[in-house]
Amino acid sequence: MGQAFRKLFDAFFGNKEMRVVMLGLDAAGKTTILYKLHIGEVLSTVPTIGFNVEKVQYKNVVFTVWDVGGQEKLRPLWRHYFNNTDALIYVVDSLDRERIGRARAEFQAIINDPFMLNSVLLVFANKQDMRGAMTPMEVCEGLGLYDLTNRVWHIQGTCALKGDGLYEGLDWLATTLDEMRASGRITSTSSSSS
Ligand SMILES: Nc1nc2c(ncn2[C@@H]2O[C@H](COP(=O)(O)OP(=O)(O)OP(=O)(O)O)[C@@H](O)[C@H]2O)c(=O)[nH]1
Ligand SMILES: [Mg+2]
Repeated sequence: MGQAFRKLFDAFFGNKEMRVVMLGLDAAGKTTILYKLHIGEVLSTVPTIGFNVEKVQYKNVVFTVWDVGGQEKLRPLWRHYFNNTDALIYVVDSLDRERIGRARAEFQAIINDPFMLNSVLLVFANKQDMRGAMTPMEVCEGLGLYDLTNRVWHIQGTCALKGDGLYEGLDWLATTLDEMRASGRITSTSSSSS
């Protein structure tokens, strides 16, 4: 669909756009989540070098989701995706207790970046199907979510392989976006690139 036509179409049907960046340590499940949402299937993934980007329509919101590789050497590149971002989806491997401290340090660095101060924060406590996984509440504590003041955040337990929790997360994003736009906390809509 051409860009101009799409804008007209979206305006007519009340569609809204939301630009989302999805980050998290390597092997957290980001790419699995992206394609489960985009095509409804679990693809066999390889570690992402660079990024994947797909549009995901849910209700009247078109989410443009950027999934950026999480390996240590790639993390300095994350900040290039911060500009003009409405929401962060931060994915945690709930089984990876050893690296929850690292996950917390990276999370805190992202949310305190000047470009991310207005982004809403959705945390996916992924791999809830695994025995011994941290509960969403434990992930919450691990990341320091309870200490956040003046930020809009939500945590959702997920299993990307089955798709559990993913749409509940998008539902929260869609509702929150509506509320924030209505209250004027978000004034811009993301740019619509083809
Ligand atoms: N058991 C289980 N495994 C999962 C889940 N989500 C993802 N995985 C597996 O975790 C591994 C890593 O998944 P990816 O989606 O490639 O992880 P990623 O976050 O994109 O990793 P990078 O691209 O390196 O940043 C794969 O073997 C997935 O099948 C889940 O909910 N449960
Ligand atoms: Mg990946």
